[in-house]
Amino acid sequence: MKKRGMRPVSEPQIREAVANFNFTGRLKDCRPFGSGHINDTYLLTFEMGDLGDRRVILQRMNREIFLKPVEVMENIAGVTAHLREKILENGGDPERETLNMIPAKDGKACYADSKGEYWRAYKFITDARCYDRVERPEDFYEAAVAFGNFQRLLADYPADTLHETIQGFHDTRARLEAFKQAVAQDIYGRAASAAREIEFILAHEETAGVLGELQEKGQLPLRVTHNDTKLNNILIDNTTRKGICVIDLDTVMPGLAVNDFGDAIRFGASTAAEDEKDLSRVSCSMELFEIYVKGFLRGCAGSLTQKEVELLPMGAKVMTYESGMRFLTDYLQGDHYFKIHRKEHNLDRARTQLKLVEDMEAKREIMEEIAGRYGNL
Ligand code: ADP
Ligand code: GN1
Ligand code: MG
Repeated sequence: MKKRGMRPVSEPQIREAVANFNFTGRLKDCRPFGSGHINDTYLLTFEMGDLGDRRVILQRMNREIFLKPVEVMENIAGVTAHLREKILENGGDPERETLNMIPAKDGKACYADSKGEYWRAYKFITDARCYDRVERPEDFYEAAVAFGNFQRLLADYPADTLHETIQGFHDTRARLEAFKQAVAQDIYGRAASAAREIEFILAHEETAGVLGELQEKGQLPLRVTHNDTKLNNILIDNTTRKGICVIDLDTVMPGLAVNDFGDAIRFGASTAAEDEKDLSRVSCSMELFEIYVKGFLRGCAGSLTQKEVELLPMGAKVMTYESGMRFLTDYLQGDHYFKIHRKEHNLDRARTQLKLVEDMEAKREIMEEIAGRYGNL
């Protein structure tokens, strides 16, 4: 069977992309950058004579995942323009506090190369960085404020103008069906090596429907959300240590606030990395959970309903369960969605998520007590 997945980027392909953007200066360095699982990201450095060096982010968008890259870029153009206005109104600096696209030479938001792959470029945000794990709890707090704030600033964005860039992205019930199908087909003969994990997911089926049902009943509002709120999708300013810029806007779509909260928790409040092999090191830290609740509610500044606040712990559990299921589905289907760097990488990732679900279930009362305590700050 032909292996699906992204083809590696070749040097001529990068050169072609670079030549088709409006960059100024002499390219002096180009290197892979960041630790995202989806796109191919490069940091380019241009020499600008007396002006010194200027850096740029160049990305090949994942075409297996983003089937309509032009629509993704339309969303990003709209959202960043909206954010720019709000940031200016608040006396902020839009060059640092939101992504700034650099158009291709033909004026379009992305460049389609001769292989039919799409590239885009952003101004590099200097003096800030992303974290793959919480090094200081204060950073996690600031990330939470920034993600809450992001959602609040987009509260009046016309949601019906946004394209659905990945269909059913956080439709956990549909994810469960896709998972069951992957188990039934077992095309790579891997199901036996994940028997316990499969059993766990099936035994927790009811988790998949909880939020969707509440939304259908009108008890949870659809908002413009980020939908991929892990810690390395936010830049923390090196000096002020504030969460200055929310990045990775590919999945900004109508969604649930509690999912944005939950995705951040499953990644950042874990006591171990997302791909930790030693599961005894994996648990959900209640200290970090509390810090994030506090920061997120602060950023949302009263915009969440009481029901949403109450369901923050459930959002954490559902997003963790969904992530475990997605990693395991990808493992069963031959690892063509998430980038992997070792054999069974997606299986390891799935295991940490399911361990976290178990731990969150054990800590449910504490989590609910914390959410209740902070209420709408
Ligand atoms: P992916 O979808 O693959 O996760 P991201 O858009 O999150 O791709 O980018 C990958 C990484 O590149 C980020 O985690 C961050 O480290 C870095 N990055 C992306 N955009 C910028 C930017 N404008 N300025 C500085 N760093 C950036
Ligand atoms: C991907 O793009 P990145 O690496 O920030 C994924 C998220 C997952 C995450 C797991 C578009 O995020 O949904 O939660 O990996 N993004 C997409 O680490 O699928
Ligand atoms: Mg990312």
